[in-house]
Parts: sequence; structure tokens; C-alpha cells
Amino acid sequence: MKRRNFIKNTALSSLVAAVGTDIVFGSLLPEGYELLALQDPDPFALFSKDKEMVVLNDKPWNIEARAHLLDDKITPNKFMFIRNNGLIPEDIDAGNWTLTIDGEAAEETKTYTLSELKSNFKTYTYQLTLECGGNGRSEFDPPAKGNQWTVGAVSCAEWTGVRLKDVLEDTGYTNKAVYIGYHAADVHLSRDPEKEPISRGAPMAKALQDETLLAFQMNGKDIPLAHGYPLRLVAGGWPASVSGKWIQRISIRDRVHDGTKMTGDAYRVPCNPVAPGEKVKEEDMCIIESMPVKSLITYPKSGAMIKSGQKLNIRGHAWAGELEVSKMEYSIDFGSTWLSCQVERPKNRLAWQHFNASVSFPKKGYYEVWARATDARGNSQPMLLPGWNPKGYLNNACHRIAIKVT
Ligand SMILES: Nc1nc2c(c(=O)[nH]1)N[C@H]1C(S)=C(S)[C@@H](COP(=O)(O)O)O[C@H]1N2
Ligand SMILES: [Mo]
Repeated sequence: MKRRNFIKNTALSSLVAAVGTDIVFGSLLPEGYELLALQDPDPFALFSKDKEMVVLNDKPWNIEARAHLLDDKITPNKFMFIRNNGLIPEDIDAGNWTLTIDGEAAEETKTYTLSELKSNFKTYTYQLTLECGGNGRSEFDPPAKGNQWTVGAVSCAEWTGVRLKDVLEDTGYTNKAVYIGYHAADVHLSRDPEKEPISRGAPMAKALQDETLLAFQMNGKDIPLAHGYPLRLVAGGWPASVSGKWIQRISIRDRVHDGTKMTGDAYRVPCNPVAPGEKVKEEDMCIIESMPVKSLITYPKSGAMIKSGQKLNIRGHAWAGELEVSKMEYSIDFGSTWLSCQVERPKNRLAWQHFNASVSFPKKGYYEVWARATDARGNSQPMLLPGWNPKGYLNNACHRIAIKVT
């Protein structure tokens, strides 16, 4: 018997510990064999997520929150959605992590270690709303392919890092600069090292905003692995796909960045409205920039029961891409009449805003509470579905909860 083909005692004892009981024929296990019992990791434990989070896909991992889980003013990790296009990078060595700035419009190619970024540039902290462009996709008809997000692909955490603009200015760029494009360490589903799962970016004007960060902390701690440890681009108010995780390189481009998922119909909508199901030519699709006005009732949970005569305090958050939310209303009569909610100013630009209202119901029975936000330019959320688009982006319909008064 060739002993080296079989598992070593130390490896066996750690497998026994992981399984939690004796592995009876353990000494006969071939080396490198993965036990069935350990093949299906518990995603909630793996990513420190709450058990009420909903797994939409495991290859790649896509996990969303539910409305009532997003009640915190600042989203904690356990309720933050995960959206991956590829495989989470393994064996990250933050001590040797570097960020390279290059591109046709960069003055030079310059590489920074993580500690250089932290010590050479001033650090800022902002609360930034990140919503997946496909949040709400599940409601479109005809349906759109992709993760069937309901309402939970949005978060507003507190991000700490350096301003991208300070780093871009340190490297220097020419007047040919048009766009930035990120390159990250995650792995394509095919495991082909030549392919990138995603490489998106934003126009220079967005890259140079004060709130656009190269972040190394989320909610005061190292960024959790699934959310981009050890370095992430955070560009609040735009589709969260712009906020590249596990960032290694940023190119200052002399054209609109043409990386993976920047072209074709990815993160694009018809420049002009189309009929549901209509085919749209590539040249008639426009890149999504600022996200539309939207809101979420986070308390109570849909289905709540209250006693007749009681008032119901509702609360939630509202956001409007680059703009501020200027008005927040609710309706208990399917949108016929609207009453106003109190809405707070944002903590900083691009942070979501908190609203609340005390709701009275005229008599016993079934009700729905609908919430509607209006942005500073007067755009309101559509009551039901907004314009259909082939990939099911930008569903900012009013959020609704069911209430029974008994
Ligand atoms: N490197 C990398 N960055 C990425 C992605 C990815 O797959 N790889 N997904 C993007 C998309 S589509 C979204 S919606 C957000 C999700 O961020 P989160 O998982 O931290 O919530 O990350 C963006 N950044
Ligand atoms: Mo996304």
C-alpha cells in the first residue's frame, strides 16, 4: 500500500473536528478527497449573514435581504446583500496588496501598497447607498434573466477610505481622461485567468467626487471578504456594479471603459422607452448612471396585525441616486390619496434618508401601506412598475406592505 496516497493523521483529525464525530474508515480516505458533509457550506455562517437572508444563487454567491431586515440606519454586515459575478478570491494577503493606477490617460503607471494608501492620503468616512442595478428585477413581465432580486439588493453602510480623486491626482492624468475602469482579484466562473468576471467604471466626473472612495473599512472594521476585502471602490448612488470589490488596478481611460459588463446590454437600459418584450438594438441602449428615486418600508414587516383604534408607526429609508429625497408620502387606499411622512436629511450626500409616519386606519380589515418618495427634481416613484427593459434594471416601484386591523 502506497501510504502517501492516503490522508495524513493531522489532516484526518481536522476533518473529524469539522464533521463533529469519528470518521470510521477515515484512515482509508484518499488524500485531497472532499467529504460530502463538508461540501455544502452554510452560507449564513460562511459570510456571517442573518438566517433570514435569502440565497438566490450559490455559484456565484448572490444573497439578498428582506425589507424588514434593512431597518437599521446603517446596514450591518449581517443584513448586507451579496452580489458576485464570479468567485470570491481566496488566500488574500492584505500585507502584500497593491493598487496600480495606469491607463491611456494616466501620466505614469504608479503602484501603491495598502499601507501607502492609508498613510499618504487623508482618510474620509461616508454613509453610501449601494443598490444593485437589478434590484426589483423579479417583478418585470416578460421576465428578465439574471438574479431575481425582490427588494433587498440595497444597503447603506459607513465606508472609510481615501478619496479616489486624491490618488488619481497623485498619479496624474492628462486632458484625454474620460472614464476610469477597475480590475479586481475575483475569478471568472470558468476559472480562466484570462477572463474577468466584471470590470466596470465611471466617468471622470463621478470618479472625482469627494464621496467616491477607495475604501478599506466598512462600519469601522476591515471590509468583510465577500464585500471586497481588503480594498474596494465605493461610488454611492450609482448602480453598485460601479463599486468594484477586491480592487487591484484602476485604469484612467481615454474612452468609455470597455471592460467586461460595460458593453452590450449589461447595466444598460433603452435610451428611449420601449414596449414590454421589444428587442432593442445595442446602439439604442444607454449606460445606467445615477439610480432612480426609491424607498423601502422597513418597519413593520409586511403582514403585521394591529388592534382596531391603534396607530401604526411605520419607518424606512429613501434614496435618489445623486439627488436628495425632498418628499416622502404614504397611502393606505391603493394610491388614491397620499399623506406625508417625516423625512430626515441625509447624513452626507449619497446616504439614504430615514422616514417615519404615524398611520391611522378607519376600520377593521385588510390594508396595504404604500410608500412613495420624490426627489429634489420632482421625480416620484411609479406606483407599480416603471418602464420595462430587456435586463430588468431600475425597478423603483413603490414598496408596499400588508396590514390587518383586527
Ligand atoms: N470585483 C467585483 N466587484 C463587484 C462585483 C463583482 O462581482 N466583482 N459585483 C458588483 C455588483 S453587480 C454589485 S451590485 C455590488 C454588490 O456589492 P456587495 O456584494 O458588497 O453588496 O458589487 C459590485 N462589485
Ligand atoms: Mo449589481
